Amino acid sequence: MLRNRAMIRNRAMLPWLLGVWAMALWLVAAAASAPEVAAVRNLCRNPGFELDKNQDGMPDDWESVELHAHRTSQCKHDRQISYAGDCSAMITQGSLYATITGTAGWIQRRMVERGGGKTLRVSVYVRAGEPEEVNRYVKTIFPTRVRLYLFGEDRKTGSDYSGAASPVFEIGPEWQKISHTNTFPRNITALSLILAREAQIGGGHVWFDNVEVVEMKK
Ligand SMILES: [Ca+2]
Repeated sequence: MLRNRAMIRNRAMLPWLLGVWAMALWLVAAAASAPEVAAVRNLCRNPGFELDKNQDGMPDDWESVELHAHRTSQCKHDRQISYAGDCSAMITQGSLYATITGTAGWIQRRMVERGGGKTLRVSVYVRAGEPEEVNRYVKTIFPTRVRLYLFGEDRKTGSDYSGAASPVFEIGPEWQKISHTNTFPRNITALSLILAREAQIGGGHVWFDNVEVVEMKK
């Protein structure tokens, strides 16, 4: 009698148990199909430097920018060395003035039109050239240095470089990923990005590729 009662109770619970089991299966399936991280949009245009639709020899949406009055470095759209795809953004070491080599940068202007109150994070792959025979001593003992700048525009005063500069990164001949984050106050409008080779003692050529700029949500 007792056993029968238990069986009846188990039978009554069967639909409920099946329901729980089905729910558990559904939850597992939903968790498996959901991406681990929500998809983030890359705000950078032509981030791999692959496009040159107007065939002017420079990657679309990028310009070279002078960071120093005595710039000797040049920005070149390079098709020999790349991290991904066929192209990268190169900055030559420039000629040597005493022991100082040149400085230049790649700029993408107005990457974000309304940047006030936003936090942006840029990451990019970068590598340096091997030291050449000329001035080998200087180039060998001093690493190549690069820097990233994320800056905004103030409606009244123009460019605002607060927090714009990343620390200086010392890079070698292997591709490595570097990144920088900046938070922009409310008065800021458009945001721009510079990938720069710093004025430095020695150092080699620089290549940038696969830029990613994302908005960091709070
Ligand atoms: Ca590329």
